[in-house]
Amino acid sequence: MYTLHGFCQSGNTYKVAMTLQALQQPWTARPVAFADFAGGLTRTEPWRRDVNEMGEVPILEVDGRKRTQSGAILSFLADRHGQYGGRDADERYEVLRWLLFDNHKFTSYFATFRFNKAFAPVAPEPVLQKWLRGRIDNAFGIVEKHLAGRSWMVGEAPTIADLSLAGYLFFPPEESGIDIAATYPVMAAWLARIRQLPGWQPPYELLPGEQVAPRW
Ligand SMILES: N[C@@H](CCC(=O)N[C@@H](CS)C(=O)NCC(=O)O)C(=O)O
Repeated sequence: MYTLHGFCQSGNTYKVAMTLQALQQPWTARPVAFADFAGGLTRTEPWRRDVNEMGEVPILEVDGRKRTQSGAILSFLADRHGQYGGRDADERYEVLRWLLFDNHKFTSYFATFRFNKAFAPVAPEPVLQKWLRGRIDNAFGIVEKHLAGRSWMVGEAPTIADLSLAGYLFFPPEESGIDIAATYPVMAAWLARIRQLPGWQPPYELLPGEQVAPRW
């Protein structure tokens, strides 16, 4: 049995939940209240000591061990269950390549942009948001181009590269102000394919916790 620590606004938590669902594995949620997260709970010394030294969610607890970093967790799950990891060594390196790109360039800029717009305690700084938007459009453009003429990021079947890259794209567009369906039609079609995977649900249905209205 898997226990997933996180909260429903967290796309990184959602990546792990989507993967567990796609693998049809039973899991339970250990919610971190969004108000506690916003109040700095995950950065406290006791939390770093007992839960995750990196001060982040998600954490997947399995066999008495706490695993962190969504990319490492997704890789662990794909290896353990023999699915979504790529068919051979070459595909597995390709999956890793996209996981690294996702964590460095794709999710990171988009998640920060969305956080500033939807959840930050102070109004977003326009110059910063403009810079982030440029980085997002560059990263999204790369994936849009890669997916043209193909169904999945790697090979002929869905992998954790798809689930990782797509994690943040299923949140309501008003949270980021970016209408992906209108701006990136190839990615929109790919997201529709991911919605067909076993057990898929949108983030605020799959993860416990309260959806909050975008702040800015
Ligand atoms: N690369 C990490 C990123 C995790 C991450 O940034 N999580 C956010 C919530 S979605 C967090 O806990 N941030 C706390 C902080 O940065 O202090 C992963 O993929 O798990």
